[in-house]
Amino acid sequence: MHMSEEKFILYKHTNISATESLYKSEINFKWMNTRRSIREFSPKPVAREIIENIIKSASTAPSGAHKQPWVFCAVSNPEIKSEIRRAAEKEEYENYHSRMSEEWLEDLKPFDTNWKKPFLEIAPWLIVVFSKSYDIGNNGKKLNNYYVKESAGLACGMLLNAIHNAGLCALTHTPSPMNFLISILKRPKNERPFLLIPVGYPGEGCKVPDLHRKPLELISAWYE
Ligand code: IYR
Repeated sequence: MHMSEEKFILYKHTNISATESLYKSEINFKWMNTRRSIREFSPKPVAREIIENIIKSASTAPSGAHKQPWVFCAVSNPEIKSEIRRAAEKEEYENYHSRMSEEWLEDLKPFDTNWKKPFLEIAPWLIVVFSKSYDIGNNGKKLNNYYVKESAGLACGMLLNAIHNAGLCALTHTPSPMNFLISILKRPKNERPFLLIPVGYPGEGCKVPDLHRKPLELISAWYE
């Protein structure tokens, strides 16, 4: 038998009954179903330790060959937030005025979005997620990463869940193109901007569109 170089340890599984499993799965769905993306943030501060725990939670995500090809840049510095807002609005202005298709603009109507992004300055934290298309070894050698986008996407899903669990709100914002984040945050050349996520409390009277999630029949197919 092939013996792996990797040291294996016993997996510590928390066993629960089928009844508890059913109960917990339902409670978890109901809780996750209360999460909404918000666009109106409160300036109320959020302690750095909370953001640290949220980032550590995100980094529990699985990744290709366990390369963990992500970096979470946590920005609370007001000057840097303003710089990010200015650059994002410049791109978004172009998007809304010339780059987005008629269909796209029509699809966004229910969300009442536009090129103005005040939340980038108001939210106490911006978590800027970068994926690492490769790693750089000590000797400057390129080291491969695998399934980079899938891995970063998984980590961001877990990040959003951790934010919700911490009683906070977020917006998965995707200004496009977002190369300005590389220069503003002075990131190395192996990193690609993935998502820009303002995090904080909802502003007073914060409203969200009356959206409905697709029912199980439309999001699943069963082969029993
Ligand atoms: N990135 C633009 C447009 C936008 C695109 C999608 I897809 C959205 O769900 C919402 C907005 C913006 O942030 O305004």
